[in-house]
Amino acid sequence: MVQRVAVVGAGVSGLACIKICVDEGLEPVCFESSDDIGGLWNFKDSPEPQRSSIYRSLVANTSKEMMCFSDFPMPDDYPNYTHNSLLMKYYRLYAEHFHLLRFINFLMKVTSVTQSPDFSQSGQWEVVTINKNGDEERHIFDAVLVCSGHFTQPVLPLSDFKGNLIDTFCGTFLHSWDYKNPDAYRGKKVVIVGIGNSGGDLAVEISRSAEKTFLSTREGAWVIGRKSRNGLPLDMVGITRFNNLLIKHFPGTLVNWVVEGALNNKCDHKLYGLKPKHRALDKRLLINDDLPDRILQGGLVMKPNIREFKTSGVVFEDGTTEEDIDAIVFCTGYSATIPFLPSALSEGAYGELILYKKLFPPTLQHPTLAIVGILQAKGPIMPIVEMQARWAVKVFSGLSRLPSKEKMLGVIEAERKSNMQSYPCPRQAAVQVDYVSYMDFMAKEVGAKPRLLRLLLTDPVLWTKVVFGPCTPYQYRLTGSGQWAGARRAILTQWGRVYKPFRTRMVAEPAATKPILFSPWFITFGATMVFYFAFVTKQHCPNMSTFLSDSGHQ
Ligand SMILES: Cc1cc2nc3c(=O)[nH]c(=O)nc-3n(C[C@H](O)[C@H](O)[C@H](O)COP(=O)(O)OP(=O)(O)OC[C@H]3O[C@@H](n4cnc5c(N)ncnc54)[C@H](O)[C@@H]3O)c2cc1C
Ligand SMILES: *[C@@H]1O[C@H](CO)[C@@H](O)[C@H](O)[C@H]1NC(C)=O
Ligand SMILES: CC(=O)N[C@H]1CO[C@H](CO)[C@@H](O)[C@@H]1O
Repeated sequence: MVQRVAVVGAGVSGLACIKICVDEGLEPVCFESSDDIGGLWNFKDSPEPQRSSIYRSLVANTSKEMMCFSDFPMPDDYPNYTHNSLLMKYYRLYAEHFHLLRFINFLMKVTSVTQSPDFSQSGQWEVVTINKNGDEERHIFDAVLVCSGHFTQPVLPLSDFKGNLIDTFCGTFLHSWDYKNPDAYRGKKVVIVGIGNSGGDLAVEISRSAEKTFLSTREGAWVIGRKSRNGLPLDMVGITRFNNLLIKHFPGTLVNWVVEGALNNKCDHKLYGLKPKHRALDKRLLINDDLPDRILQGGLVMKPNIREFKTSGVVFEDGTTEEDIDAIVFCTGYSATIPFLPSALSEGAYGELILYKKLFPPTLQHPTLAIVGILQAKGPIMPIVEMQARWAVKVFSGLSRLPSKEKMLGVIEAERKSNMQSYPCPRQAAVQVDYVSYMDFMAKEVGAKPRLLRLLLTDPVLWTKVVFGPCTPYQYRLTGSGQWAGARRAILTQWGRVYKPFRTRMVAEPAATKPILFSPWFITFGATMVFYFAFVTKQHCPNMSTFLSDSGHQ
C-alpha cells in the first residue's frame, strides 16, 4: 500500500502534486532546496545554480483561464496575460487556500533517489537529502514524484560555431538563463542567438535599449501575437475541442495553408526575414506581440545563423560581418537533467527522456515513481502537470494500471518517431505532447474525461461551451474522480473573468450588440408594422397583426 510520497521540488508541479496527494488520502512530504515555493515563477535578481531563472519583464504566454489549476480559477481582476509577479501571487494563494505549506521542507535538497534494497517486494525508494548545514538524511518512501523542473541546465552550443568564443571574442556573452534586464545594453551593439520564446522576448526588450540589435536564427519561426480575433486571448480562441477535431481531420497542408495565410497577412514572414522551413503547425508558434513591430521600426535586424566569432565581431552564414559587437546573448535553450536519479532509469541513447506518456519510467518492476512537468506543449503547462499528478497518484495506489513494459516501450518509440517528423532532435522529440489529446488520455485513465454525449443530452448549454469553447482545465473536474462542484460554474463564467480586467474605461454599448428585440429601431419598426397590419391591411391578414405585436413588445 502506497502511503508516504516524496515530492521533490515545490515549483508549480510540486504544489500540484502535494495538493493531489492530499486529495487522494496520501501523505506527501515535499523537499524544496530553496527557501520558498514557486520555482521558475519566483523571480530572483540573480540566477541560482541548478534552478530555473526568469527575466524581470517576463509575461506568461498562456492566458489566465487556460493556465490556472482546474479547481482554482485565477482572481477575476487579473489581466488575461499575467506578469510573472502576479502569477507568483496566484501560486501563493493556491498554497494558502489548500494549506500546502505544512507539507514542504524548505532548504532541503534531494541528492539521490534510489530503489530501496527490498524494492522488488516493497516498491519503496530511498531518498537522501542534505540541509543548509550540510547534514545528510536518509528517508524511505512508498513512492516519489519528481518535480525538479527542466529549465535548469542552460545549453551554450559553442562548438557549433567557428572561432573560440571564450578565447577570442572580447565582448561579453551569456545565456538567457543569466539575463535579468536590459540595463547593461544601453547604447551597445548586441547579437541575440536563437528565436525561441526567450529569444524573441529578449531581442525585443534589448532592442529598446541597445544602439543596434541583431537576432540570429538558423531556422526562423512563425510569429503570432497573444491577441486573437477581437483581441481575445490566443489560446482561448485556439485551443478548443472543435479546433482539435478540425486540425486532426482536415489535410495538414490545407490547415497549414490557412494558418500561414493568416500569419503572413499580419506580417509577410518572408519579407521580415522570419520565414522558417517548417510548416506553421509542425512546431510551436513563437508567441510574441512586438517582434514584427521592432523589425519594422528598424530596432531589430534579422540575421542568419552565426558562422564564426572574431575578436570584436561576428560573421554570419551569408558572409556578412558585423563589427564592434559588445555582447552576445544565447537563447539556445536548456537540457533536461535530473542529477539525483540514476540515469539508466529514464534516459535513452541520445540523452533523451524515455518515459511512458512523459511520466513513468517504463522498466520499473513497481510503478512507484513519476517524473512530472518535463514536457512541451502548444498550450499551458500547469493543467498538464496537475493532470499528470492525478494520474500518477492513481497508478501508485493501483487504481489505474500501466501496460506491460514491452507495450510501454513500443508506445514511447512510436510517439518519438512521429514527433521526429517535426522535431528532428531526439531530446526535443521526446518531450512534445498535443495538448487536448494528452489531457484527454490522462483524464480517461483517471476517470475524469468529460462525457460529451451525456453532456449533450443533459446539459446542452454546457456541452456547447465544452466543445466549441476554450478547453479550459475546469472541464476535467466535471465528472468522475476528483469532481469539483464549482467546475460547471467556472466554465460558464470563464469569459466573464476575461472581460473583467478590460472594464477600466467603460464604453457605451453600441445598440447593435443589445438583444435586437429591445433596440429602438426594432421597436419602431415593429410598431410601424403593427400599425400597418392592424389598420391598413386588416381585412387581408387579421392573424398576422397579433403575432407581430407580441414579438415587438417582448
Ligand atoms: C521563460 C519561461 C517562460 C515560461 N512561460 C510559461 C507560460 O507562460 N505558460 C506555461 O504554461 N508555461 C511556461 N513556462 C514553462 C514552465 O516551466 C512551467 O510552466 C512551470 O513553471 C514549471 O514548473 P516546475 O515546478 O515543473 O519546475 P520549476 O518551476 O523549475 O520548479 C522546480 C523546483 O524544484 C526545486 N528543486 C530542483 N532540484 C531540487 C532538488 N534536488 N531538491 C529539492 N528541490 C529541488 C527548485 O528549487 C524549484 O523550486 C515557461 C518557462 C520558461 C523558462
Ligand atoms: C511559453 O514559453 C515557454 C518558455 O520559452 C515555452 O517553453 C512554452 O512552450 C511556451 N508556451 C507556448 C504555448 O508556446
Ligand atoms: C486588461 C489587460 O491586461 N488586457 C490585455 C489582454 O491581452 C492583450 C493581448 O496580450 C493585451 O494587449 C491587453 O492589454
